[in-house]
Amino acid sequence: MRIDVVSIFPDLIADAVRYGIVHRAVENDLVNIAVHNLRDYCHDRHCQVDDTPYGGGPGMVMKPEPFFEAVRSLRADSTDPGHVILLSPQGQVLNQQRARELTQHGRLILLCARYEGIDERVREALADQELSIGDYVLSGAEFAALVVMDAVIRLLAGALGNEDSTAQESHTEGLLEYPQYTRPAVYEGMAVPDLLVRGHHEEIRRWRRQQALKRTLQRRPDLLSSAELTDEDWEILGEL
Ligand code: 9D3
Repeated sequence: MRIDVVSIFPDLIADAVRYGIVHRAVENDLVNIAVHNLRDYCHDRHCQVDDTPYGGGPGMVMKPEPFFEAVRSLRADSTDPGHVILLSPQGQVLNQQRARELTQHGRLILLCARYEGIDERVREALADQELSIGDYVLSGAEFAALVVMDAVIRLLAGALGNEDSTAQESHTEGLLEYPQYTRPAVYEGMAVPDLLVRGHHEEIRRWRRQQALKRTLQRRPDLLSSAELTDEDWEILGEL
């Protein structure tokens, strides 16, 4: 996959992708990330990327031309026109299903806005999709773009370098995690559950499933409706 990011803070994006799984995916050529400075696509002498809003009111609005120019220019160097995503608080909210869908594109073009907003024509005529990362206010779209990239890139085949944990993940997808422990068996009077220390595999498997279901029921009951539940799960939920 190729990901182009357009932002007025390109270094923020470029620095953040140099860590962990995302970095490894880049090194292994699973993803090619290219970051572009929006200011390279302005065409006035002052390189203005924002302007006062028509109709008045507070704040500045990001101008349309630099975004259109940037996408036009990026499209010239590949046959894949890419799927253009505008990161915006007004977008569909990112979730695991949407992240999975995004892995199907050969190329993503992420547009980051700052300031109060962006000229509506970018949204209408340039973006194929508008994505938010949740209901809280950020100062700009860069961190949202990084969140989208992280969620998508880790899904790209092999990016984890650990097929076992991907398989495990699909099994528990949609549920919260069960409690985990490592040594020491007792730390400052707090003991690891006996059953885990004893190591009876079938007992442990059922306990973990029960814990995951219990936790999800208590903390995020909304997740249960979309989780894939087995007959055993329903039996466990009945006991809870
Ligand atoms: C006066 C500003 N706003 C009213 C509350 C609108 C606004 C515009 C732009 C608020 C924040 C931003 C900057 N945020 C993003 O660009 C953004 C975002 C977010 O703030 N929350 C969750 N997801 C996203 S994706 C992009």
